[in-house]
Amino acid sequence: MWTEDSLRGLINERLGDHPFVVVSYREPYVHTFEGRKIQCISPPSGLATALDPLMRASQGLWIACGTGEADGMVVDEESKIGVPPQNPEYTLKRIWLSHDEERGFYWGFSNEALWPLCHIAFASPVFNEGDWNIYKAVNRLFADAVMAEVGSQKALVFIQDYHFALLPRLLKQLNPELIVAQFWHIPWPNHEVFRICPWHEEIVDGLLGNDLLGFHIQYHCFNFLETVDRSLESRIDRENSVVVRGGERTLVKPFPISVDTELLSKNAESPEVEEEIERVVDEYDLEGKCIGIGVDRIDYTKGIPERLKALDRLWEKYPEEKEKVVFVQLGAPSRMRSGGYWGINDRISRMVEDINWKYGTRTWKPIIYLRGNNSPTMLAAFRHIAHFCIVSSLHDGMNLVAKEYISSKTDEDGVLILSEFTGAAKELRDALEINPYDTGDFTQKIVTAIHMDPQERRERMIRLREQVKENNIYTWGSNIVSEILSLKGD
Ligand code: GDG
Repeated sequence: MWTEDSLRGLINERLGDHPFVVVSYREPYVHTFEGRKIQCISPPSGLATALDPLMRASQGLWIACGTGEADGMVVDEESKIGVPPQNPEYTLKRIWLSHDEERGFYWGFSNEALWPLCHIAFASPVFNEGDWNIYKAVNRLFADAVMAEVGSQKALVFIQDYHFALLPRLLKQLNPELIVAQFWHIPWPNHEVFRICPWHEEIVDGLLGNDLLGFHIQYHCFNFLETVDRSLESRIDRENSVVVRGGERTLVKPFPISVDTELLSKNAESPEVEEEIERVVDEYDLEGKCIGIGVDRIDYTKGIPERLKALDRLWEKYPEEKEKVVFVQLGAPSRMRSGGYWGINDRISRMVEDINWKYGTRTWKPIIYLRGNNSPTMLAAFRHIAHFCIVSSLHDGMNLVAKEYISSKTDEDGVLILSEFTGAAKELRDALEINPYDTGDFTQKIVTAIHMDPQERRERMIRLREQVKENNIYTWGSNIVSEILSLKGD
């Protein structure tokens, strides 16, 4: 089983003195103001959650956009800061984007074009040429930032996600000695879908600048290879999952991402979380109730309205469940500057209000909706006490919430209801699988979760816990880092 120490050992032993650089849009630590004081928070992002332990083990350099209002006040003259702030183990270098750059690169092309294009959630992508030009310019800006750090050295650059599809090719042109790898955290759709992007060939060519390209699951790798095959001149060695283009090779492989299972389990039993459990049970009147939870970045891909529809059907069809079951939806507002997200926020609030109005009584509120950047302690408390957790994404690369829930159930007692359209569903076979669009079956699965025999509940949870224990974030880190290190060839 991989641990933080064994990953650190692997990196120390095999990295040698090659610099290790991670590039992402999202930074792992954000500095903001609380009144006049500066505070440091960890953003609610799956990517940051997953990569922070890997960086702590490698002690490398992470280049990301500075997005916090106080970010500029805590860095040195090179825009760098040691993190985690209490006990620095690696360096964060912040890149500053202008409003126009942020608008075109992040809000525009990344989140209004690529995000809906790659997720099959029936939201139309917006392809704006101005945004595309800014996306290209910001990818060049990051290429320059990496080069300023590594120069002509043989460094290892590990790029994150869909914000940087063009960066690998740019880096290889600037320094052919670099080993470049990228992990694509979201799904890759089939060619029929991807080719509607007017610039799909440039995107695919940019990604083929990578020596290694990782996705969560094999299916996304196949879709990518099919897209390459049908868009560009290249040779595909399907047996070894390698694309050869212009004499250069790109290995395409699945690496299912995970969480720090051990740390989450330990936290679940900490005195801080125990105290928080007492507080939330008291504040939300949860004593003796069957508690269900949902924990999401509020995003139209997460299937939150579909989940509320199934809960509505539950209390309509099974009135005996009234007063007994409480569902707590924790939601972190996300991408609120993008018009596409206002609708989903309004829709969820209206649905929650409607359900509470229809079924609620003076002594019972069916749905408790906690919208905000909820603290990690509060999330841990709810995960620990929840009898069931619902993950109902319409499409999701992996979904870390499912694995966080399992990791927090140290009492081995709880049921995970999981959408078949998540990458996580490929591994977590002991979850109750749902199709979020099939409201009738979804409701039935909630009923099954509420009434599951305690023995079966425990057996399923034990097997789920074994799965995430073995395939934890350090397993992901070790597999992908071993593959990157083996590309270095010395
Ligand atoms: C992308 C891919 C892939 C949620 N609400 C709050 C909060 N969260 C945390 C969760 C979890 C994270 O945010 C969300 O992770 P997910 O994996 O569910 O989703 P994305 O953000 O869409 O991540 C996804 C992931 O990258 C990693 O590759 O799994 O498929 O879409 O950690 O706990 N955190 C806090 N307050 C909240 O209210 N603090």
